Order: sequence, then C-alpha cells, then structure tokens
Amino acid sequence: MPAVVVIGAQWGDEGKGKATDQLGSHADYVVKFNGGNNAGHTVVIGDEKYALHLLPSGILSPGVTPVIGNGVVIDLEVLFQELDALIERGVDVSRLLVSSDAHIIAPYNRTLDKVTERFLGSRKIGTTGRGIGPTYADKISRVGIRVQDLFDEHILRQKVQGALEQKNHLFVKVYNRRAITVEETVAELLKFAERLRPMIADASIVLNRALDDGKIVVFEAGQATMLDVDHGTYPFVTSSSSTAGGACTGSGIGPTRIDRVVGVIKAYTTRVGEGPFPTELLDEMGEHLRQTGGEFGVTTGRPRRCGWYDAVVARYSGRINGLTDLVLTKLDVLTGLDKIPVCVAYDVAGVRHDEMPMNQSDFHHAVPILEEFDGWTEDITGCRTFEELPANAQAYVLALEAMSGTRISAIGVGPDREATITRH
Ligand code: 2SA
Ligand code: GDP
Ligand code: MG
Repeated sequence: MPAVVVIGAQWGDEGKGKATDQLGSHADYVVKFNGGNNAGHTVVIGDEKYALHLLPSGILSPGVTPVIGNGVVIDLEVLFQELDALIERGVDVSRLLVSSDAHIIAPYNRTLDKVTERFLGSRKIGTTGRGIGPTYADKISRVGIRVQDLFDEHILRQKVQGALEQKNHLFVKVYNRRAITVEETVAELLKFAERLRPMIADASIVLNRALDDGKIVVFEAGQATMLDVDHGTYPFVTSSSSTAGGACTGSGIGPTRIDRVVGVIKAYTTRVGEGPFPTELLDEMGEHLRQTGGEFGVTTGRPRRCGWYDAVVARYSGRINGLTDLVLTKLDVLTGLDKIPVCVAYDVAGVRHDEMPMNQSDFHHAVPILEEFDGWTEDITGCRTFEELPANAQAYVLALEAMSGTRISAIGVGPDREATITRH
C-alpha cells in the first residue's frame, strides 16, 4: 500500500492525527495537502502530548519526511513557532519540505477573516479566524502570494500591491479601519524568507519519484468531508478540498497512484463552528460526550458540539472519498452508557432519506431516525483485539460497519498510540 490517503469522515477532529501518526511509523513521507493552521491534531506518544496545527503529523516520526503540499496555506509565523516548539522538545524537524507553490497567509487576510466574521454577526461561519478563507479566496481570484514569490522581491511587491488595492477598499470603506501599506506587508513576509529557503522543494516531483521507488506516502487531510468546500455543508465549510480528491490537487500526484483511502470516524459525532448537525444533542448527554471525550478545539479551545453517530454521513463519506477502510475512534468514550442511539436515516417533512439529501435546506431540516443499541460498562481501554471487547461493544461496531458500507479496519480505545485494535 504505497499511497494512502487519510481523511476525516465527519466534521473533523475524528482523531486523524493519531491515525496518521500510526500509519506514519511505517511511512517514508507524510503529506499535508489542504488547509493551514486551522487544523488541530493531537498526538499522544507515551507521556508526551503534541498539538499540531500546521505541520503534518508525520513530523513526529523519526525517518519520515514531512511535506507541506501546494494545496496548503501557510502562516509563516505559525510555521516557525511550531517548528521551534518541537525543536525545544527534541524533535528532529530538519527533513521538512515545503512546496514552492503553496500559498502564504498574508497578515491582511488574518485581519479580514476576523472582521468579516464580526461583520456577519448571526450569519457568521464560526471560522478559526486564522485567515484561511480569505487566503483561498485570493488563490482562486489569482491575487494570492505563493512561497516562491518570497524570493523575488519585485514580484512580491507587485502582488501585495495588487491584493491591497482590493483589500484596502474593504478595510477603509466598509470596515472603517486604517489602510494597510505595501511596505509593512512586504517586510512582514520577508522576515521569514531566508529561514524557509532550504525547505522549499518541487513537492510533486519528490512525491512521484518516491512512489516510483515503492516508498510509502501518507496523505493527511485537515478538517473533514462535511467541511469540504464542494461536498460539505456549504457555506458552513472550510475553504479547501478536504476530501480524498484534494490529496491529488493539493500535492501534485495523479488519482491512479492512490492505493487506499482511510476515513477516520468517531463512534459518535462532533462539529465545531456554525452549520447544520442533525444528530446534535443539546442536553446533558451532549455535555457528557463533550466532557468524557475532551471535545474542545485544539486550535481555538472552543467547545465542540456533540451528537450521536450518523450512518448517513458515514455512507456519504464512503461515496465521496471512495473509502477502502474506516478507522473508528473514541469507542471508549461511549463506555458506561445504557443505550447508544445511532442515526440510520433522516426524516425530512415526513419523507425518509437514506442518503444525504440533495438539497441543503432539506439537510437543515433533517430529523434523525434513530436505532438504539445496548451499551457496556467494562473498561475497554486495555483491549487490543476485537474479541476482547464486550459483546455489546462488538455488536455496536459490527452494526456501524454494516450501516456505513465500509469495513472498519481499526478501532481506537484511547488517545495513546498503542490504544488501538487492528482488525485488517
Ligand atoms: P476556517 O477557519 O475558515 O477553516 O473555518 C471554517 C469552518 O471549518 C471549521 N474548522 C474546523 N472544524 C473542526 N476542527 C478544526 N480544527 C481545530 C481542531 C478547530 C479548533 O482540531 O479542534 O481548534 O477550533 C477546524 N478547522 C476549521 C470551522 O469550525 C468552521 O466551521
Ligand atoms: P484530528 O483533528 O482528527 O486530528 O483530531 P483532534 O486531535 O483534533 O481530536 C481528536 C482527539 O481525540 C485528540 O485529543 C486525540 O488525542 C483523541 N483521540 C484520538 N483517538 C482516540 C480514541 O480512540 N479514544 C480517545 N479517548 N481519544 C482519542
Ligand atoms: Mg482537529
């Protein structure tokens, strides 16, 4: 399995960091292909807990070459803060490669993200405020700044000037703020250029050659299927391609090179930010899942909205991503519940939907049709084989597998690297 894509099958925070870290210990390259420092991946190794925002999880595995692909947007200040923090903890970060085509989050786009959200008020998206959306908007509008532009000051200045002509109009006329100068922006961006220079690579050539040589490459998605700009709950999405197709466009490899697509899915569901969420629990059960599962944003600390497992979302993710495997995480969080409901279909104005409704408004009005499963009380964090799980936990996993249409090849029973049951 030389090329494996790991994606989130719900609304994010499924435990992709842990899954990638585990695959990463066998990998030669781990590639981040979308998003930026809006991601938050937690990896627990022994007594050490690492929270990564921008860097690929593979940065923690000795021998792995971590790659930031062209589909990523980079906040340079965050990149070096994160690298310095890892260096201080003794992690070797010297192999990191950064695509020369990746886009840079300019300081004005951070500001724009925050003021736009404030301006939208109750219609806000609930972004992480990191400048992600405005930077991808610049990319699509062809006024973005790329890594390679940092090494030609003339071009950099021209691009910043072009972008600021539009932005300053907004800042001054709409948001009543001061205009941003070309000089301050260029100076801010150039501060990091020389430190970045040795990391820059033609990531597409590096990765294609690695695959030609039979190396193992893991492509790690930020965010998740339901936050994908095309296939998620638009407009309540992030601004990048967080589904499996993004692994190709965001790194410069072709679809025929991918061998496996692994969807990471929680045994229940969470979402952070605004937007529809049919199985959301607004009662004390939601609070129980939040506290037991530690469901707080890794980047912003925001409490995550919690709800039951949604098999319609799982089937949709299977289809959109062409999943070959599911990794079911956080099964241990459900321990102690008497009954565990699962959403098997939606009721929309009296009509049953077994698949994701085509129309977004229908999804906003979807009422989950729930099926209940019996819970278990035994501590499962020490289980390492499927047979060691209590019978009701086994039945729950098999039911989810049958409903979701994709085999569950691994099960997470705790945050530690080792707390995993491998089935296939
Ligand atoms: P943005 O900032 O433009 O990408 O926000 C747009 C929507 O995407 C959601 N989003 C996320 N959802 C879950 N987890 C994310 N990463 C962090 C984490 C989030 C955090 O791992 O916990 O710390 O708050 C993530 N990144 C973006 C976001 O909530 C918006 O709904
Ligand atoms: P990501 O964004 O998908 O990488 O996920 P996050 O790191 O944002 O959130 C997942 C959280 O769940 C992290 O705190 C992980 O340490 C933790 N985690 C991952 N797998 C498991 C599991 O099987 N059981 C438990 N209890 N925690 C897990
Ligand atoms: Mg996360």
